[in-house]
Amino acid sequence: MSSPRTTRRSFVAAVGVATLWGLSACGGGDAAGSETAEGGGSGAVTVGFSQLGAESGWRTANTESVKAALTSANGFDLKFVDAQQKQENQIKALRDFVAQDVDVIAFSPVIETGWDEVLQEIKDSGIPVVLVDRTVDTSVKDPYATWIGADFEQEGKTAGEWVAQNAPDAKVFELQGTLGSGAQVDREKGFDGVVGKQVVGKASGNFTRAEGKTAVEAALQTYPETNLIFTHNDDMGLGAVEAIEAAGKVPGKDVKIVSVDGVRDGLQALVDGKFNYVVECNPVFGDQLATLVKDVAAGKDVPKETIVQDKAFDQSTTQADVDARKY
Ligand code: GYE
Repeated sequence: MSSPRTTRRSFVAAVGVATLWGLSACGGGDAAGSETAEGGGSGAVTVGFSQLGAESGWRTANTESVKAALTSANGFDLKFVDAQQKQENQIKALRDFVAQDVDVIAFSPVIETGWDEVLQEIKDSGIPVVLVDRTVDTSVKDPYATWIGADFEQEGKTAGEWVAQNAPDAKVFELQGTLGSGAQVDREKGFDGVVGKQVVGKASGNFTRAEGKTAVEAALQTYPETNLIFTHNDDMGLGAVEAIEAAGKVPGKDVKIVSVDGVRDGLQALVDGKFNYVVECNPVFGDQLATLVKDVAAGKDVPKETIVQDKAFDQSTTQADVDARKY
């Protein structure tokens, strides 16, 4: 059997690319509790959205953008469920959406694998799937109508190129996101493809500030030669700042930090000299998602994938840039 990863890759390679931007308010409601938009009215598109969690500033901004776009005023009846970074919660939410016979199911999968059964059930129900942000690795054929998200591998590559040019002798510790997530797998692939030989150690901080801090405290003991950290998101990088300072070192100088996301706190760390480089991952694509959901519900042709455009920021970033940042 072809590996699910191969399946996804070939699928992605076969489709065209469009561009987007765009989303709204999340909360860490428990997995059992979903929120349903008021009204909806007849003719509204009922969409079940399984968000993977509320682990980071990126995720909060993404949820806010989604909720701001999939409103009853815009013709949606949104059923939003936060999975708290647990795949079993997401699978349950997806099955509930099938039972409720929603018009469209949208979800952001916490990790890439383990979806075959539920994706097949959804397919059998005839409800179209819009995959959001992260990717899946599945043997189910044509598991979704469309996917919207960022090019994680390119983000890792962009970060690696900065290291190759600006710190070619650095000893790098790689602070990984949630293991097995599309964002971790592909950022690592992109980065290691450029400067993998500089990486002296790796550990996961699960995309959260607290776990990032713990992972870096341990890394500074295990790999004392570390003088650059590549972190798969800003939140973990901010945890790394705390760990570095607690160890009596200066973040941004003794230990440089290269990050991904570009949330306001991350850009502030850049302006403060604690981060050295940030590759953007734009979470604000709710409006594009809304259009895709409507089109899919109406049976219209949609691009198979929409890549959210990213920028990158170095230490020439100003306080005014940070203040203008919306998330
Ligand atoms: O970079 C990170 C979040 O999947 C792109 O998930 C997303 C990542 C984002 O936890 O902050």
